[in-house]
Amino acid sequence: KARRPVIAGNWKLNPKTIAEASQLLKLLHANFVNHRTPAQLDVEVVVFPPFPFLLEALLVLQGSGIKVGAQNVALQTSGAYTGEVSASMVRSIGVDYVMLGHSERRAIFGESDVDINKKLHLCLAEPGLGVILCVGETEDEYESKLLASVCDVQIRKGLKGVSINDISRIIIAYEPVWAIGTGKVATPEQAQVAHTVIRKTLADVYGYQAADSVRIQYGGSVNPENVDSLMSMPDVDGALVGGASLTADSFTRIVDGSA
Ligand code: G2H
Repeated sequence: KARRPVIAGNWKLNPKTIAEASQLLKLLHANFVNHRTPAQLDVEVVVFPPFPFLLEALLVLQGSGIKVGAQNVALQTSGAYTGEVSASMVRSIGVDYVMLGHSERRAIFGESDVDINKKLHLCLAEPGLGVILCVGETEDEYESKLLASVCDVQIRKGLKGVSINDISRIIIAYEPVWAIGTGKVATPEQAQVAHTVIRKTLADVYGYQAADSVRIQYGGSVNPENVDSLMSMPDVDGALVGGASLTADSFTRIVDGSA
């Protein structure tokens, strides 16, 4: 592939304890350190544990090549914002990526494109921090043939004010809401169409050359059985994996199947 594949594991609100998180991280470390496959060397791999497990992830995954990301950051930099965690805090412990705009954050926590854009700029203000920006249409929007317009708006608003120099720090994750945690995966062809639409918007804003370099992941019920056919599509550059990233075996098989 022209673009380096990137497989990310979105742990969401799992697992319940540090003991379980640590166990999963140790198994991942063992899988990636002991039997390194070509895929494990060619593919960029990132896991996104909940905040309390980030330091443990950074420690346990040392030497595995697996990077660590945070699932969210605050809208503010510091001050009287009880319960929040800032981009600079996560960057200062060694986190490499922040995920923004996940449909669960949009739908359950009411995050708008404006909020997401604000958080994205706070992340870009931290040298070395990358962002996975998630976009995607709901089932109703899909049925109403609004996929292209919904993704176009989410990309334009989410990336507002982002310079062409910073675009290499951003990965787009296309996650059709109707495929999230439902087992209803988009067909490889459906994913390819959506990714082409997204790349077209990127080209419109940043030009073809820059758009061609941006990696676009597919997310929504990815598993070891379907990753290979999704990745065979020319514009599918990786996967954002939820449920199947919670066991070391299935996540490792997804990485192995993605190259
Ligand atoms: C979509 C995905 C990961 P799952 O949310 O972001 O989750 O693979 O469980 O559908």
